[in-house]
Amino acid sequence: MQVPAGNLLQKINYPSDLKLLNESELEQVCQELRQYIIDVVSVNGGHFAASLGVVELTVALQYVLNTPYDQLVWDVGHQAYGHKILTGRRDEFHTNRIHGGISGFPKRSESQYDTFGVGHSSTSISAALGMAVASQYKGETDRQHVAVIGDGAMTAGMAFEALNHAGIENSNLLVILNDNNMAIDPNVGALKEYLTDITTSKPYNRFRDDIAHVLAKLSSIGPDAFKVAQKLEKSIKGTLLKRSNFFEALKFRYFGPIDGHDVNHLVKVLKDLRDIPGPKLLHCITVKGKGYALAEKDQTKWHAPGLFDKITGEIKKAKYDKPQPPKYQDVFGHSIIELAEQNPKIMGITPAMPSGCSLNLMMKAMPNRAFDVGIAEQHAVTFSAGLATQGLVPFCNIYSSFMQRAYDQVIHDVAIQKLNVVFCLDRAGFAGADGATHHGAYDMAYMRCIPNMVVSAPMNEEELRNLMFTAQQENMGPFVIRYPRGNGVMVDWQRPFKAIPVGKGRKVCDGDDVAILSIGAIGNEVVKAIAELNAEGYNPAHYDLRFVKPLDEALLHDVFKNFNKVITVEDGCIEGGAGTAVLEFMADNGYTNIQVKRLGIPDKFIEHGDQPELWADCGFDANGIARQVRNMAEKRNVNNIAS
Ligand SMILES: Cc1ncc(C[n+]2csc(CCOP(=O)(O)OP(=O)(O)O)c2C)c(N)n1
Repeated sequence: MQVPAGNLLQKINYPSDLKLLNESELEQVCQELRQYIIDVVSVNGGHFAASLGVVELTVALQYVLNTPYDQLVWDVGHQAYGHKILTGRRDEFHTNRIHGGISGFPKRSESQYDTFGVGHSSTSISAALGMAVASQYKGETDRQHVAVIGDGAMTAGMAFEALNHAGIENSNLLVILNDNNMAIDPNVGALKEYLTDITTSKPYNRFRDDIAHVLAKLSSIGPDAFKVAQKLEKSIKGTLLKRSNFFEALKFRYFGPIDGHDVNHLVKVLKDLRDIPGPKLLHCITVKGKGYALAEKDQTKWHAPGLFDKITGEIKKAKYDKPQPPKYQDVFGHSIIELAEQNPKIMGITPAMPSGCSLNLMMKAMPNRAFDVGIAEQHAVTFSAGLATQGLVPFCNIYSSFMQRAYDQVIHDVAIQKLNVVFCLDRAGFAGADGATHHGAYDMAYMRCIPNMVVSAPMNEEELRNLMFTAQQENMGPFVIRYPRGNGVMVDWQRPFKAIPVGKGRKVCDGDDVAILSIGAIGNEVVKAIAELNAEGYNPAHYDLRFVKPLDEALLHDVFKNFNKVITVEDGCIEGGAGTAVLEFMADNGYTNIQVKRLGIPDKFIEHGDQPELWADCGFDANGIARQVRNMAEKRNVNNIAS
């Protein structure tokens, strides 16, 4: 649904229109931009609080920089709605994250103002540094390169790696640290505490605003004056802060902290920084959810609240007469507590997604046994490995697509040492509106090729619980359990735990002519397809593989001896996935003359949309599966079945 923009915002199609305004009008632009984000996101959904927090920063940056020539990189990109609206996408913004609409994240193919595709965090400094070094190499000395990174994203190893490198490249890079003290949940770690200390250092703060201005003025006089000023600046900062500055130790020039909601002051500072060469960091203090009181108060809830009534703040939830199946993440969250109560060795680990994966329940119930380690997937895996060396059983919960970050740690630190780490991969399969960067498409392929690894996927809540129970038993070694975003299928899910033999699948229903082998929760689409097909006289059999590794060889022998038409169904990439594992089994065991069709995610990046829309696009929703069965099967006469 399109909503009208305010008087000034209406006229801003591109940053060039914004630059025509007086500085005195910028506050109104900010107000209108904030209101527009509230108006559209309330009826359309999406990330909310983060974009509200950077409205002033967005306007000031576009006012001062000469984008797209100057390169502006947003970290993660969930906060870039204002950027999208000011850079040619105001009237399309109501299609944000909707199937076929614009992406919820900056994307190079969408706009020349989106300098770098994002979605995963902590890439902005590396990318902007690459751009800055390229400009330097090409002699484009007037070009600005700016990375805007949150204090949450700054906790990742990759951000530190980039700072470490940038400090020795004398290129034109400005890092803006958008410090709101929050990730999705409250930010964690020693860096956060350090930032709070600087922010509250009174003697330093009295002086800080003038530093950039004086330096900029002196640098315009000449290099000698600039050098003298630099020395002076360093010693004053050191004295006033009473400690060395972390960023300055990495050879960045540190400015701030400044109020990230004072647009006119931001404009002044950004203009000054434009004239100061080398790597610089501007520390901005902002409030996540700024301008929408409820969001300011409960920032985690309003990170991505779904649809809401913008006047009352009521978040719209579908209402049902009957109890509904739980979210898989909540089954994980409750079950790990139950298991941990029985097994004192169990620990919980999440890299910055406690409410996203529901480990927040355990963090509350057992604070000494559950850890949010920051946006640090690699560390989360190796930290888990360390715990496992001491006989503990860590459940390391990482979204499937974020786990890609920690692949070497999985192999080198866990699998080679056969450590008992349980990897719970949430958001496996299509993540939905977040799109290509977030889909958990590859985990089965990238995990099943690792020796010592068990790779499993539950078809429902009970299987998820039982796989968790199985995985925490003695000497299980590395054990992957992948499950999707969203709700399961069982209302009555909290059943007693039962061990599942590793590598054992199950027959869901008997049939003839065609066998369907599914893995994981997408098997429920097979169930729906079969209900439809049975009524038409088709009678396929259905098997739930449960394990991609080790495969249930007895089950597969049984299938290939009895069926010569087989369909595999998975919500993961076809290349290298579960269907491929089945083909390898066939080839290795000399099964020939069997027709196999693999359904799954094809060899291309799938954009955003609801899960069912994307399943349908890829041909493995219930309709697609039924279509495939009809293509392959012989139809039996419905009357014969009835008689
Ligand atoms: C590699 C990776 N891990 C986890 C996430 C999920 N995630 C999205 S935004 C976010 C918090 C970012 O915090 P911050 O950078 O401070 O930005 P803010 O939302 O506070 O503006 C997290 C953890 C991600 N996008 N990428």
